[in-house]
Amino acid sequence: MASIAVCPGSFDPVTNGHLDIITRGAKVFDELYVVILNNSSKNPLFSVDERIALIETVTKNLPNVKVDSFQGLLVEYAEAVKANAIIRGLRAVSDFEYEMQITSMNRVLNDEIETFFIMTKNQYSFLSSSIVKEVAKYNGNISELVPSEVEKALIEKYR
Ligand code: COD
Repeated sequence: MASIAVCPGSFDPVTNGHLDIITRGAKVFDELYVVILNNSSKNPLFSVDERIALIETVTKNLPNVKVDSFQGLLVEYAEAVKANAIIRGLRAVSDFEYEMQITSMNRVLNDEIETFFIMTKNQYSFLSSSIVKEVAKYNGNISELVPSEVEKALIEKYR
């Protein structure tokens, strides 16, 4: 049986931290669906189509990665693509409480789907889409934080 995982997020926009988790997840699972879902506490800068296009561009060297979006619950999406795993990244202790909450809720909704956490690389432990947007907004250098295609898209957005 193929191992299929879902890597969910807002990806607004995708950063080198996300890409690290996606790349490492793609080595472990046969198929990895990177899916953009709605986080009700966030107000996105990029449209869903823009975010999909950016993730597709930066993962084009990963043949077992598919990029998608979904309006609804993460577990519903995971069931639809027959995924048996969810991958999430962990940066710091501060991520733990939130991740614990959504993992527990997802388990109540479907106990068959296991959540796996991948620890971030040290150099990305401070990195988030919000921080990148903040720096880009004030013309700071983000070249070490995001792939070049994302850097261009951010410069264009804030021009
Ligand atoms: N290094 C490593 N990992 C990172 C880094 C980094 N620097 N930055 C982010 N990550 C990880 C995050 O920990 C996360 O695992 C993933 O990358 C995506 O991050 P974000 O910030 O883009 O995504 P989130 O946290 O906004 O995603 C939340 C969801 C959209 C997945 C969530 O709200 C959701 O599932 N929504 C659908 C409704 C639902 O089913 N809710 C859950 C039941 S309550």
